[in-house]
Parts: sequence; structure tokens; C-alpha cells
Amino acid sequence: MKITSARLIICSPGRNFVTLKIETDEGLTGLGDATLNGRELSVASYLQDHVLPCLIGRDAHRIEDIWQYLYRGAYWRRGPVTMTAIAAVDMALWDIKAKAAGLPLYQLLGGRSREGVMVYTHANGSDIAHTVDEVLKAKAEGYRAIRAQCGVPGLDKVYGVGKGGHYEPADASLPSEHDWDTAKYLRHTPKAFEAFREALGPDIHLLHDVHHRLTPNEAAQLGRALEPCQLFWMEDPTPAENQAAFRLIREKTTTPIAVGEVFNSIWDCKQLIEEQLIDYIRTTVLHAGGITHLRRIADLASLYQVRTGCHGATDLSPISMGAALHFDTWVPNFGIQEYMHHSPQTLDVFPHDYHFKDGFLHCGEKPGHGVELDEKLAAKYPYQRAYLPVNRLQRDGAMWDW
Ligand code: GCO
Ligand code: MG
Repeated sequence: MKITSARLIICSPGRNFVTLKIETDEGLTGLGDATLNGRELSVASYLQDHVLPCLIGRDAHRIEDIWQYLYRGAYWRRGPVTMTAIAAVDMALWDIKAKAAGLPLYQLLGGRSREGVMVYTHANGSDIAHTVDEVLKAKAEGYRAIRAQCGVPGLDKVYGVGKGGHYEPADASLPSEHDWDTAKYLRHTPKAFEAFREALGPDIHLLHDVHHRLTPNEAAQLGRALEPCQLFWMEDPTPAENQAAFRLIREKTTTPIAVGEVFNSIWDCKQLIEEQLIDYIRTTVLHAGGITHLRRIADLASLYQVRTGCHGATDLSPISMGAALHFDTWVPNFGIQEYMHHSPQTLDVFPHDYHFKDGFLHCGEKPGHGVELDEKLAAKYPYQRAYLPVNRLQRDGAMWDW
């Protein structure tokens, strides 16, 4: 089965998405997500100018060989742009292979390991009372796991807390600026989680995203302070370029740790996994080289009892969500899947067969990954430049981690 065409569709139904469509001489087509939030056009160019010309005429069934060809063959390895581009090709080829087999994608990976995929949703509020309301709303909607982010007194804009409850990671045509003060955050957060746990009772999982803002020592302090609230996880407590830094956090607290949404290869998490410095690995089918590479990461993680917790923010298109759900349905060491709702416009542009019920997402049974693209509708939403915010210290305006 030869690849006859490979092209990109870039659209912005509320936010930007880059989609790769691969067509074959047997009439089967596959879709892959190529969206890198705030840097969308760099992946589009990488694919358009350097990858897509090399795909024409190749056998669409040779997923592994094409993966190695794009990874080893490029000479320049790894990095978010390269690995997102490879992921888009990989997702589209798995979609095609599953359609050729007439099977939902999870069947090709080894079949079903679970009846549904437990997801966590987001509850964001400007203060503790508001966040408690949001957390209880999520519980009433049936969620078994809820990520809570709460405004901090004295800080104007805090990660994860949007205007009027809604939160979108890329919020402006030039980077907007957030302010940060670690001491204020560390004072407030344990109080907030005490209130959330009290409101929820013991049975609902609570999660929190620190978004790389603490030093290892501060992260250890926070982890300890949160221990009575029994978090499912504390996410990205400190930047992870230095994997060994997590030893310090690990020695000091039993609060479980999740890391990896910005990772793009197995090398970014090798030490974290082998030394059991984390509990959940958050790499995705999108930014970590597709299903082919994510499977390798998950297999390594399974040797060390590290479980998966795939990133699933709105900047990953429904195609990534569809592919992730097939992966999650199979992967033996599954932990949880993030589920941040796409806008109605986005869902119209990407017809899909997954559905939510009682705190779980379920992939569909259609051949492939189950997500399509309405190209006519997509054309009505042209690309709009959008950026993630930047973060500065309130004290003196110095740049801080975001
Ligand atoms: C999450 C993430 C997102 C990111 C966003 C960046 O845990 O869902 O941290 O909110 O900030 O995906 O592109
Ligand atoms: Mg995160």
C-alpha cells in the first residue's frame, strides 16, 4: 500500500491545530495531529518542507521503518519540533493500518486491557470557595478524579486559573504576562487542598499541577504539606531537565509525582523511571514521537511500576485524544488520562467516536483511531497566531518558569 499524498490542514476553531492527512493508492487515509502549542508553524514547516516529500511512494504499512527513517535518518535527533512531526506521521500510519485491518486501533496494540479509561478533569477557581464549587460541580458530573488549580491571594494571574472559570493555555496574539511569588503560593496551597479534600470526601482523586515553578527543596516542602490531603499526584513540581533533581523531592515526601508533558523522548525520562523518582509519566502520542515511541516509554516504565498519565490539554487535538484512548485501552501500566474539554467548534471540526460516561472515556469500535476531520468546516477557521503566557517574579520582574 503506497503513500500517494501527504498534506497539512491548519485550522483554528477556537485554537490552532495542525493536522496531517496521508492518502494511499488503496484509497485508505489516515490522520495525525501535529500541533505544538504556540509554535504550530514550525512543525508545519518541518513536515511540509522536509518530511512529506520523503513519504511519497513509501509503503504505508512499514510504520517502524518509517519511524526509524525519520528519527535516525534526519541526523538531528529529538526535540519537540522533530518528535511532534514524527508523531503526526506515526499516528496517521497507525490509523491507516488499523483501517486496513478493519479493526479499532487498540486491537493492533494487543487488545483491550480495561473496560474504560479513567480520566481527570479540571476545576479552576479564583479563590478557595470558588474552586470548591468547581470541584463539586465536577464530582456531580461523574468525574472520579479532579485536578484543582486555585487563585492565590496577592497574585494577579495564576497558572491554570482563567477568566470566569474557563482556562485556555494559549491566550493572546503576543505572550501575556503572569506574576509569581513562591512564598505566597506555598502558604496558600495546603490550605486550599485541605478545603477541597474536606468538600470531596476521601473517594475522589485530587490532582494538582505545579507547572515547573518550584525548586526541588520547595517542591519537597509542598509535597510534605499536601500529604494529609492524599493527592493522586503532584505534577511537574520542578523543571525536569535535571532528572537527578527529583531525588531530593523523592527522599522527602510520599506525595506521588507526575512529570513529562514537555518530554519528547525516552531519554528525557530514562533516569526518572529507572531510579523510580516519579510515579506517573505524562508523555503523549503527540509530543513524544507517536504510538511507536510512547509504547517504548510505557514498556520501560512498566519495569519500574511507573504508570502512564498522558497529557490531554485542549492544545492536543481530538485526533491525539482518540489515539491516546486506544493506547490507554491497551497499555498494561495505565494510570489515568487527562481530559480537558475541547470547545464545541473544535469538536464539530473533528468528528469522533469516543465518549464520556461515569468518569471514564471510551474509545469507539470504528476501524482506525476513530477521529476524522471536516475539511470544509476547518477552512472556515484560519490560523491565528497565539502564544502561551510567560511568567515573571512579582518581586522584581525577573523571568520565571512557566
Ligand atoms: C496540563 C498542562 C497544560 C499546558 C499546555 C501547554 O497539565 O494540562 O500543563 O495546561 O500548560 O498544554 O501547551
Ligand atoms: Mg501540566
